[in-house]
Amino acid sequence: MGSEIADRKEFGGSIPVQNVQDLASRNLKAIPDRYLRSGLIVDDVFLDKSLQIPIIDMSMLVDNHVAELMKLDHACKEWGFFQLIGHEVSEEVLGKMKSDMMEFFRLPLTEKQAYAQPPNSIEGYGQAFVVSDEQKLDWGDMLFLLSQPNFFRNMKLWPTSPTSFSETLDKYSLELQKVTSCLLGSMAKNLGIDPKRLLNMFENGTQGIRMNYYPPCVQADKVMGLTPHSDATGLTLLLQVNEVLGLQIRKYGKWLSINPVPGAFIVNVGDIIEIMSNGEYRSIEHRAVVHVEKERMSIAAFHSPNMKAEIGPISDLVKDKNPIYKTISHDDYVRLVVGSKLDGKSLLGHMKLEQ
Ligand SMILES: O=C(O)CCC(=O)C(=O)O
Repeated sequence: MGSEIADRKEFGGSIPVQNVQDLASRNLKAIPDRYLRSGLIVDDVFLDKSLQIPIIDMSMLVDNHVAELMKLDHACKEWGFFQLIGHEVSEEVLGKMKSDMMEFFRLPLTEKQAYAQPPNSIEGYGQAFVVSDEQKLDWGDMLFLLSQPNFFRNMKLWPTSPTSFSETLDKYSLELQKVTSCLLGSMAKNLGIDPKRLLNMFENGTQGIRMNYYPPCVQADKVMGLTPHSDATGLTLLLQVNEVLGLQIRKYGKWLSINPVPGAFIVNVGDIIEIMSNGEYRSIEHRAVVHVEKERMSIAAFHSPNMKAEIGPISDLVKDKNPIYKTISHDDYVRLVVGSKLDGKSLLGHMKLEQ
């Protein structure tokens, strides 16, 4: 037990700030300055609704369907994002995860605060990455939990209301790990490496699940639900919880709104896969915007290699070409993630080798 706790990593803290769901419920006429961005959120958003991220059918990847594998390769190289249909996560598991999450966020604030982020931890109920008293704040709350490996779990932060929450999250976590392994196997084939090379690094890998709650905002065109970022982790599977749109990705220098296909996961390549693929696959900046009248919810599951894996280009991929990224230990990488949030530089910029 003691060593299990010692093995658990802390991923940096967040300065506690006001609860946004509570703030939004006060029918404010004007939104506090700390949430207001310069410029309008709608500026630089693509108006052409026909442009959308690729849709990949996992059942065809499982069958080694060549055209579908090529579509996946193209999606990872050109988009860094795709929607995944044909996965085997049942509607029951998805529906229960959504309803348990919604029930949690409907609890009175005092009950939710029983799971508040402890100091020096981003796990728990609170806000993402508040690192200075000056920074602009996001219009959203979240519950972030480390779900894999099992001994990383801090069960004190897993809600007991609704009573099924832990069991639901446990099932969801395992199902998403299976989907992630399948995708990693297909990506490895596409990259021309033995799938075991990638899969071994992700065996007993880390998984963190962030449930995002974005309340409506009377000045939705001036606030940001989640600040533009790329994911420092390996592969993210995002589930849209209700019908309200809000995810936007960076494309051709503008923001493209994603239209989720019902029942699909929105998958994105994170910084670790960009590094491991030596830049072949792209980790793309994305953000969440909010709605003027309706709340929005999403669940992001972040998958990374195990803590023994080194973070750097896979050696088979840099036999005949120069690595463009450094190789460092996973521990050092986690330290860099936390540090780069503080110095404002991009994480991939820190990992780039001088050419
Ligand atoms: O809410 C969304 O659609 C985006 C969530 C996200 O990017 C994240 O949790 O990192």
